[in-house]
Amino acid sequence: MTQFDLTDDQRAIQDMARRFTADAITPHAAEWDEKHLFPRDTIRAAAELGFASIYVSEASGGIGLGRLEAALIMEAMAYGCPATSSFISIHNMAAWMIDCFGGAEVKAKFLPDLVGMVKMASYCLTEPGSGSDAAALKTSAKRDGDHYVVNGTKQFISGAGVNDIYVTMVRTGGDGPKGISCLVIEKGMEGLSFGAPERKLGWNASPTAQVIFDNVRVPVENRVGAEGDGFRFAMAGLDGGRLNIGACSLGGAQRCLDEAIAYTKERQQFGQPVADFQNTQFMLADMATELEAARALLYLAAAKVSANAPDKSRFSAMAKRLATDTGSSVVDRALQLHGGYGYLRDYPIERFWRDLRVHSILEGTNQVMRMIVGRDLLRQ
Ligand code: FAD
Ligand code: 2MC
Repeated sequence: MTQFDLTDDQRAIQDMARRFTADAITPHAAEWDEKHLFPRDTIRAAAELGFASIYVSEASGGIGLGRLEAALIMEAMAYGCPATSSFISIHNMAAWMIDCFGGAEVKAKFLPDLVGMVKMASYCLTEPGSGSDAAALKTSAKRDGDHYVVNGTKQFISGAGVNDIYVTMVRTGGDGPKGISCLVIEKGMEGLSFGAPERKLGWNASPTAQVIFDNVRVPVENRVGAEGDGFRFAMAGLDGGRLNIGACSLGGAQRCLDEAIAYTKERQQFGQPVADFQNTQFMLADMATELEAARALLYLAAAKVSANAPDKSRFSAMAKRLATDTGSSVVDRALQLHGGYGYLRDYPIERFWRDLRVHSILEGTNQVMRMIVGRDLLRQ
């Protein structure tokens, strides 16, 4: 066994996720996309395998694995449906933030229902006026006795309306990152409402909408950690979320590469399989090589986040940037190799092309990833 191999346990987890994907995700993903169906039952079935609390500690009821295991699971599920895999990743990120940074009270209140997805969680950072500049968020939480009164709007929230729990970054203090805290806000609280579902290019199996707070009274006991620490928690959550989004791009791109190999062996033009043209072989070779390189960096970054290495955030950003850009580029070439058929819904490629496109934008745009990497390099 070398450091470059997966362990037997990691392979077993990967196999389990692949089997689940083949049985429960892949056969249905095109219909979810086409009909904009949110696959709640399938997501709950994933939770039964422990996939809703992959890196939540065992003490809190999670399965207590590392970030590489999480990446393997996300990659495997994205082979069937990147949107569904990413949805489950976001729940994991929110649950982990409560487990890692919450006090005993908030953990006891929410984690028992989150680890098995009795309740599903969203992560609410982005606002209409603050996307990349997340620390400029304006949603306010003013203390009133043993409650906060929350006002503002969160934009582009995955799971808005369908989820039960909203892990929300709010302003309890002055401007900038140090004025931000993290509150757990529950569906059904008075004053909480949701915008209309956004009409999107892809991620149709994952509902996206605004989350609107109008004088929502949130008990102080729902705060995660101390006042003023919320931005740090949000960024730490994203160190893992970005790995998972990168892994979702790898899984989706691997599927399209496999589809392109099968298709070009079958499709005949000029009296021979398209796979026999050297151009096809060179394209497939580059796709496979670039995918493996991005995968290697992502697994390394995952190991660094698990180990809490000092350069973990930089590696997470590098890996997210490379895996999502590479993933989209591989899928685009797979579409080209399918010719006109790649453009049709009869084949899965165009769905992956649409689904992966947003991975270069959300959980921090790839420009922000370069900013994180560049700043860290120059700090040294
Ligand atoms: P902007 O920040 O306005 O960026 C516009 C452009 O400017 C981009 O190209 C950007 O890279 C560039 N730019 C900005 N600043 C700089 C800079 N300093 N240097 C160079 N270029 C720069 N958010 C959540 O909180 N929770 C969710 O669950 C969630 N789910 C999402 C689901 C979907 C389908 C989508 C589309 C978004 C989701 N988001 C979510 C929001 C997502 O994280 C933001 O869209 C993203 O962070 C970018 O913010 P923005 O859209 O406001 O773009
Ligand atoms: N882990 C822990 N702490 C971190 C951190 C990390 N990864 N990154 C930053 N911090 C701390 C940092 O140390 C600093 O604290 P201190 O002053 O005590 O040292 C504080 O947070 C502020 O950091 P910066 O000074 O770097 O903050 P700035 O405002 O300059 O930029 C930036 C931060 C641009 C990196 C951040 O705003 C960002 O990541 N923007 C992108 C937003 C984003 O990713 N949104 C995703 C939404 S979720 C989504 O899309 C989904 C689909 C779920």
